[in-house]
Amino acid sequence: MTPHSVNYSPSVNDVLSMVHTMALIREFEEVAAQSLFAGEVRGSVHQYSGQEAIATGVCFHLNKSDFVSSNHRGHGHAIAKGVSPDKMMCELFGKLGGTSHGKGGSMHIADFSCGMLGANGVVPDGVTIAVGAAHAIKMQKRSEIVVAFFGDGALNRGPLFEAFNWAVLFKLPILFVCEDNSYSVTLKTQTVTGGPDPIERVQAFGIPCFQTNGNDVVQVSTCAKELIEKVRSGAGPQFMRAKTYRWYGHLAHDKGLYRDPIEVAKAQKDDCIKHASNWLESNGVASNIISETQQKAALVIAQSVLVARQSPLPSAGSAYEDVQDLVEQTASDFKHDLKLQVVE
Ligand SMILES: Cc1ncc(C[n+]2csc(CCOP(=O)(O)OP(=O)(O)O)c2C)c(N)n1
Repeated sequence: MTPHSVNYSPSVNDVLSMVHTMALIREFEEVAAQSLFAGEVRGSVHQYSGQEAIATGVCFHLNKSDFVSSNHRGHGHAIAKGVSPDKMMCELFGKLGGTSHGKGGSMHIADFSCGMLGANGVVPDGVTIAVGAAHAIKMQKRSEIVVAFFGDGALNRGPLFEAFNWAVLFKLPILFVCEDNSYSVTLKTQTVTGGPDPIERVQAFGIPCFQTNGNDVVQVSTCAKELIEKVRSGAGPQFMRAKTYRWYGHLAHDKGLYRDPIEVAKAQKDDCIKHASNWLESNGVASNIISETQQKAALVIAQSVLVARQSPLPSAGSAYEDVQDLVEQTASDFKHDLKLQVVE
């Protein structure tokens, strides 16, 4: 289903701005992978390349005070929500200037100052956190909304259904965005999914479901605009499935040999930045303006690498700073509560 009462379509300036965001994300992912191979970044890097239109088209309609949560493939969501590429690159490099002072890394980028609740390596725990945030907003009678980004692989995980149930029950201000790139690590998601179409599982909760072309930022942003307005107006949770394709392996070190190269090449031709450039040209924008926009984005990312290289490492003594130090306290409180229960 696509939204019916669409009376919005993005302007030329909107799409140009979205090209800039998509180019920032694409360049960030290229540079992040190169830096990983060069040994400057440790750990893993899950590139969002090919899927840029989804984070960009959705976040374009969010306010700074709104929230997003993300999964392991989270760089694009963070950039689209306004997290500084300098801080993100520092985080990947494990440097003090990072969003978590270099202690989180690629899969744990969070920046509450611009509503980025965090990337999350556990499938689909970013979604349950997003539902918690939406519940807090509702209890506090605030006006923000939450968007939870996750992959099609998450549709086979139980906690997602608990999240859907809770969101419906309390009519929470949340938009669920499923980025359907057809793969869960090395598997075609379809081959490990029972039933005709997992979207029926979502519909079973009574959540309105909408589908869009995740490689076309004009379509994504048009659909997102409508769904975000619904959520903002108190209509309760909405669900968007955006069909797309991840260009590279599951993570940068994965060569993706389980995929047919013809399938990959075909998908890469269906490039979201190309789509948007074609749209702009057919709406009168000169090609040099579009390429200048992309070059400006590349400069921002090149600069972020210089910043990351210059940023100091966190000191060894800071290892226990910013760590939740209440764990022990909470555990002993819990034991105390148990004792009381037993006595009673
Ligand atoms: C609870 C849990 N089980 C397994 C994994 C290993 N794992 C990492 S990503 C992934 C699949 C992700 O597929 P999808 O959600 O479609 O996202 P994509 O990688 O395609 O963007 C799995 C199974 C995990 N991170 N968490």
